[in-house]
Amino acid sequence: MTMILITGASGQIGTDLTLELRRRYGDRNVVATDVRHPRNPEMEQGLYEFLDVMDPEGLRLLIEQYNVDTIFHLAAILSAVAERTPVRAWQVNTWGTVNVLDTVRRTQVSRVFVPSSIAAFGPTTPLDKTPQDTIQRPNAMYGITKVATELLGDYYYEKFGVDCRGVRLPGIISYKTPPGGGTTDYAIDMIAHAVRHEPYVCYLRADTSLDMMYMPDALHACIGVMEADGAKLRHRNAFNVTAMQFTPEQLAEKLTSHFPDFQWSIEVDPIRQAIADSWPNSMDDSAARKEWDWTPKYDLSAMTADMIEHVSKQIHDE
Ligand code: AKB
Repeated sequence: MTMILITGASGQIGTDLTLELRRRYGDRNVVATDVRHPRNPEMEQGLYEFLDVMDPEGLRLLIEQYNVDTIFHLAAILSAVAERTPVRAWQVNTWGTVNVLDTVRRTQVSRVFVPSSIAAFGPTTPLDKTPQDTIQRPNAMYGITKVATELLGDYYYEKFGVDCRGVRLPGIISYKTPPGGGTTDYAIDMIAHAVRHEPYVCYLRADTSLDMMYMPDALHACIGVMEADGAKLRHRNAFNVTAMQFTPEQLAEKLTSHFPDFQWSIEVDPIRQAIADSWPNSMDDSAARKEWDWTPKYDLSAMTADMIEHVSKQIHDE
């Protein structure tokens, strides 16, 4: 990877990934792109271009202008918003990915990262220790687009030799940029409310177990699969990766050990609850561990302590 382009760079993962890739590969070797202006001031310190992934010609021009050899394609509409705007989600997530993969095959780009999600599973998938290769019949639009993009990644690799790699990310917890319209976002909101000593109303049932991951591990997964030796990859695309599993009740208990006055209650949102109920409780990530040495660092305790430190600092600096 010598010249990297990121789509959806102003999103939750895009922001942290851009800053980490700039740190590793240099500010002049990473082009952040999005349809939005940067939301984080740190993002303005490097290359930043307007790009709509529905515009493949715009992408091609940027690839040529910067001599791009690697793309991280993060632009996507998340699960809760996708249920409200299913056609738009299909267009952005699926057509956006076809545009990227098809442009890649016509240019000098040699490697592309397309993330998938726990959403690529559904109610008929085994929910515990969900295997790498298993039933994938999601019943929400975001998951349907994720299965389609996993298959597109395989197709472009097998038919055209596009080196498309990816991981199935769980819910990602971070503090730099808020997530936009996911189902797992309650965890970030709950932590922020606890740190601010504000009561929190959770939209999921107390016993809803979901796979989660702290941002430093997510960055390590996204970059790790891209830097892995391709000859050792049997799956290449859509690797299960996981770090921790917890319910709202377990997270609240952990927060109460730091903030004994923390109060929370539940008002279930039926749409997000149905989505969460159809997703795995925990994924089996042994293929990623075996094929490219994936290992997470943060468990629930370590993530909570680090989030509290950073969110407290943000509140102090406001
Ligand atoms: C969402 O909740 O939609 C995302 C995801 C699990 O992909 N965080």
